[in-house]
Amino acid sequence: MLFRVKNLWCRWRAIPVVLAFLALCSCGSSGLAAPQQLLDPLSPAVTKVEPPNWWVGLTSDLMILLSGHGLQANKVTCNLPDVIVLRTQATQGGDYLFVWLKFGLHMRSGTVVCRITTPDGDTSFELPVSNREATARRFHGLSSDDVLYLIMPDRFANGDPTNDEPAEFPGSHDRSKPRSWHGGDLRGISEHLSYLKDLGITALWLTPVVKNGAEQDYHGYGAVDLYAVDPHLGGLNDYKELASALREQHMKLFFDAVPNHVGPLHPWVKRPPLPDWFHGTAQNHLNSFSPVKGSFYGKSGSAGSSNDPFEVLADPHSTPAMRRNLTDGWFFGILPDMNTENPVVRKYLLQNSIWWIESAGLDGLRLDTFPYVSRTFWEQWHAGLRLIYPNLTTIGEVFHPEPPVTSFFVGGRKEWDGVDSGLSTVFDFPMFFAIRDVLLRGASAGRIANVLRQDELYPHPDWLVAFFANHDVPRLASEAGSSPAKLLCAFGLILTLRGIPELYYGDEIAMAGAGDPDNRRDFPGGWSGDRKNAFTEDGRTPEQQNVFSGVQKLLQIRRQHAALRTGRLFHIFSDDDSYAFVRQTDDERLLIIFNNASKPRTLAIPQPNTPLAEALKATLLYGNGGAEINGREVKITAPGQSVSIFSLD
Ligand SMILES: [Ca+2]
Ligand SMILES: [Ca+2]
Repeated sequence: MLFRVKNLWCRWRAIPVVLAFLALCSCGSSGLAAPQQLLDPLSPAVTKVEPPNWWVGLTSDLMILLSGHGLQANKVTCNLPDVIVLRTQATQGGDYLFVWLKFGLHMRSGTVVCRITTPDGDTSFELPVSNREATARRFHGLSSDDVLYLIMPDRFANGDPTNDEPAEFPGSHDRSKPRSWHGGDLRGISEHLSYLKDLGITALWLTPVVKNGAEQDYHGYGAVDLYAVDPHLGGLNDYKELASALREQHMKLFFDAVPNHVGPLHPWVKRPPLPDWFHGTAQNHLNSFSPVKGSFYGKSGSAGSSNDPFEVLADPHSTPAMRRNLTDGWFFGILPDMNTENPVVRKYLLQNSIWWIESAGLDGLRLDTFPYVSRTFWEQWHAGLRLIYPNLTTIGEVFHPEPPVTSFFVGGRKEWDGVDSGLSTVFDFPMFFAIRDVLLRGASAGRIANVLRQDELYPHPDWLVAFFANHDVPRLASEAGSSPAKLLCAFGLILTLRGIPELYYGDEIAMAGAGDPDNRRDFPGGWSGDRKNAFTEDGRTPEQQNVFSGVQKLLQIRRQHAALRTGRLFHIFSDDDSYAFVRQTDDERLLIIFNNASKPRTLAIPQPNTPLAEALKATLLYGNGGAEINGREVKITAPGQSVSIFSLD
């Protein structure tokens, strides 16, 4: 667990201090009840409505969670005949009220006003219901024509300095501290779409934009309100405007969803809406550390130590005792784990995802901590989403180096447990580990072919998200043994191998950074007054420009050659130093050579019985390699640490 745990520990190590502080603080942190209600505890009042609005014809029913005070309803009635109250349930002495609504077929847009009658008086809540926007350019999902770009919004560009330190979060902004908020926001991203378009990006994945609670939650994974944009990043309108601006550019938007847990400061932790809203309580819960150690499956030493043992979830012979900490434990012992077995929690989480997708017209979701949530939850959640959004893409985070484990979580078929998770695809962590081990740690280049041969385990290997970096691992440029040439090799591989490539912001300018949070530095030029502006060619150093133009060129070739996006992949050559492969459609064949050796290399590859058989000529598209064809063999010259791409005729 060294690698992964170290990062997570860094991510969350401030939390216990905050919790200790809150335990000492006698004031309520929830903000659920306004001061006047606190003074008059008998008077009923609604302070929050979740979801805050809905759409005509989207679903046939809706579960509303009201927060407030004195909400022990005798009766709830709504002003429209097409809105029927099916049932209600008050909890926590009336601090919460669940209201199940049924919508009639003749429902129209407008504001539903519902009156709550209690023994201590009446109150009401409103639910604006609008018509859906035209769906033509929304909810498309990803294909291998896309290129995904991961942005941590706080660290990319500051488009609105007035939100850098919202009034409710004093002292949260300090660019000199790596764990403070830095001021980047949604408007900053909107203002740099031309940079991304020019680079060749087609889709954005933003780390969570939901409202967070702790001073150091700039990363977004500590939610305190699942129906609000964090005020440091802007508002819901900024998010919708970004989505709309992306659509204008024919680009797509991915939301980072975290149904597994919320932040420790979420008001639910002190007063859960149901006694079993979470797995356990703040005082008494399992943690996510598995009792199963590496030696259980014969992995000695550090092998397999960088990830949790998801093997036990995929293993048909494992016992519930072996699996339970992973699925029911609080992540890292800190993050409150949603009780995703409870149908009310399931309904809440499904509606919440629908709300974000419908609000912004999203094309997909990246699903955080995917294995830590029960598979039956994912099955039902996906079924609910697919009823409305059949083409939406979901990408699961399964941080594990072995394809038999990662592929287990992908949907499209039932596994031994009788469950089809419904998940579209996963990040290709096995390829991530292989690329880093080959480039940086002297592993055999054959590791790449070894990952690829296991593509048969996936229903759609062409949907695997190929990447070599994200926000949880050190920047490749800063790893021991790295170099600009190796960085370009990593780009060369993920942009030519099968799948949907994902780039981590700043890697295209060789940004430096060790482990979390150093791997989340500010993009240079995203803040007015920055010394250098790497969004422009003039502002990039020659080293930055070298990598940038290489990535841009690779993306351009990928765009121009369908074989790199959709072509079948054939192994051509593989050994400890080099891997060569062909991508082929009916119309074209491309030969790609990766040489990991520090010295140039010459290879003579026999043509018969390979996709090279009929090739007469090779034209160099990218890199500095050479290739000569004589009908019997292809003679390739590959520079040290390089990727070259040839078009074959
Ligand atoms: Ca800002
Ligand atoms: Ca869980």
